[in-house]
Amino acid sequence: MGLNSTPSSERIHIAFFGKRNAGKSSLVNAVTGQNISVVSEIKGTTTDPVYKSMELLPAGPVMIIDTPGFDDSGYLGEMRIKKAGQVLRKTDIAVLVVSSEEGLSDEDRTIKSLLESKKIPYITVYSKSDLTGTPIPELNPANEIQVSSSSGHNITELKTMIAALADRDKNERKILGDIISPSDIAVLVVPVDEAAPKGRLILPQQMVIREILDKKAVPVITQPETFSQVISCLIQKPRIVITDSQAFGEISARTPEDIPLTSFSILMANYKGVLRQAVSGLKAIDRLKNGDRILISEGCTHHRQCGDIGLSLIHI
Ligand SMILES: Nc1nc2c(ncn2[C@@H]2O[C@H](COP(=O)(O)OP(=O)(O)OP(=O)(O)O)[C@@H](O)[C@H]2O)c(=O)[nH]1
Ligand SMILES: [Mg+2]
Repeated sequence: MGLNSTPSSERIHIAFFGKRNAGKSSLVNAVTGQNISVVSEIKGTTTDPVYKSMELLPAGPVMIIDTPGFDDSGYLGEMRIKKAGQVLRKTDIAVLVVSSEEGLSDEDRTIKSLLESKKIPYITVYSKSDLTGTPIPELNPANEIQVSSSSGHNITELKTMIAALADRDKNERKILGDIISPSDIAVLVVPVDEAAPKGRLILPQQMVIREILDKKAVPVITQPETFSQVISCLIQKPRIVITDSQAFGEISARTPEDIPLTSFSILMANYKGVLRQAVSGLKAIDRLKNGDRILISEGCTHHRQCGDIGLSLIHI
């Protein structure tokens, strides 16, 4: 990854869904201006999601995803639908591609209600406008548009619509939310131990520092050993202390009662929208009885180390 590149998880994910042959891949190629997806008149051409990162101003870095058609049948069809479903889980903004010739189908309506129930903002694109004589009447200019990937009709307008939605989505997604105001001090506890990656900070730490600076507030960064020294030196009371989870107990004991304390993991869980679920999981611990079986799983790709959260839990 280059110094200036944005990690994939931080790019706004824009996925193109639709029935087979709706024109998804042609549209992805038209929007990205590149031939990244295979196009053919054979239904079911795209069998695996295709990813392409690009800049979409004013939103910035985004990830464009082409998906297999979701109206497929048979074993391979089920696999394709499953893959489209997996993409849906990481989709921030959806583009529902519907052929202008065929119009909205029951499958398209199912996808629409799924997107609405998951609160994923979406645009309905009627493709292949060059094949129909008259434009579709009464389209909602906010989230519906008719385009042609072949002639380029309305492709720039579609990009503008997607970028506007993506920009709105980006501005709504903040790791610190409204916790920090200008001139506030936030004390960040960042242990540099064997678990820390060499020569850099991990993503939640980078995101928090950047957001504090964006807010014109002041990040004060320390390791656990120097935490008390930092707290006693500060004339202005910190607005918040944010610690690495592994030092939580130690830092909690040394943080004055009137200063709120949280961890990078808690902020990240909130940012990813899973905090409520995690808290309800925690409450289940109170209901555990002797002999209950507990599954502990850590979804991380790094190799196991002593002191990993999963391993610490096993020792409880
Ligand atoms: N005339 C015309 N044909 C188009 C347009 N967009 C796509 N097509 C044609 O429609 C067919 C299907 O296009 P694809 O882009 O492969 O459709 P898809 O939705 O990706 O299909 P699957 O990968 O099979 O799910 C191809 O023959 C394209 O050439 C368009 O804007 N105008
Ligand atoms: Mg395709």
